[in-house]
Amino acid sequence: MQRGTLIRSAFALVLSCSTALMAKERVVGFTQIGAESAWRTAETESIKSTAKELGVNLKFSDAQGKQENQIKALRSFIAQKVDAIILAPVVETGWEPVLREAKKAKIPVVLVDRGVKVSDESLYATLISSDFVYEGREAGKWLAKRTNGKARIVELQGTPGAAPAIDRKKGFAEGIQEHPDMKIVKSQTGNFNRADGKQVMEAFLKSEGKNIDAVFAHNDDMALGAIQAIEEAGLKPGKDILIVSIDGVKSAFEAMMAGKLNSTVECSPLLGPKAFAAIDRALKGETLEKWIKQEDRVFPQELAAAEISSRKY
Ligand code: GZL
Repeated sequence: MQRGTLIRSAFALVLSCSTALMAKERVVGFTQIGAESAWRTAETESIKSTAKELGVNLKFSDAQGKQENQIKALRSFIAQKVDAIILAPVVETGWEPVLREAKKAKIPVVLVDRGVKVSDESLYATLISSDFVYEGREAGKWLAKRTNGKARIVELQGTPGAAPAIDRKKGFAEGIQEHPDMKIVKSQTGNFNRADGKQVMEAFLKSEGKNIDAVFAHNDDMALGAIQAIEEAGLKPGKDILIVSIDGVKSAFEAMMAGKLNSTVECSPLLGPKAFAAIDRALKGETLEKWIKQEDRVFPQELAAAEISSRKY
């Protein structure tokens, strides 16, 4: 074969391979915690719709709230040799072995919405999440101001071991610490869902009755459950018992407009665009910052009417 022909055919081969590579569909595995709250559903929608817009083949797994299901999904994604993984970790611990398997397979893992405790931060590309300590602290500070530093508080915690539950509790305690007359008289998990939040609030009302001045709920769904329990007990939520929560979902704004919820601290679930941008950077070999922090705002009741039309989740 002539030298010129050889070079031309080699060039054609390289071109066709690179075109094929460029056209190669990106495959991303996403293991989601579950569908326990309106916030969670909004996060899932954000990631799925962004994947669709970008033409990414998203392999989605709903773990029904179980870590073992997330670990199974991660191992399946690794076996399928996906290009990258998005993990919303249900709890902070127990991820090291499977994250080592992903690292060995050279598959970048982007954490969304909750962090993990690992001995080696290179096991994940980055964490895209809010600052839960800030959220809890702002909720505590708001309540301290609203009650002039005097309140008997019941707390509805998120799921045990989850980063937002641990850090929101910590932040709230910081927010009220300089007010000795603000006391958490009962604290129990409502698992971030409305039904459990209602059930736990019913138990608090039975045991504490008129001794409750305020509720701090780690998310809006549990706050909405508590509102139902308070009403069924013949009391006025938002008046007889103040309620402050976190997430900023639309139903929380509706409850604030109805005077039943007093304040919510935003926690954006719209993490899809940032998750895929981080994957792009990781696949180009970039070393990302370990925390891409979401900025959140506090929404007291008086802002709800003006803000609700611009809420995106
Ligand atoms: C926060 C997220 C929490 C929400 C809850 O990033 O992990 O989990 O606050 C959700 O509504 O269930």
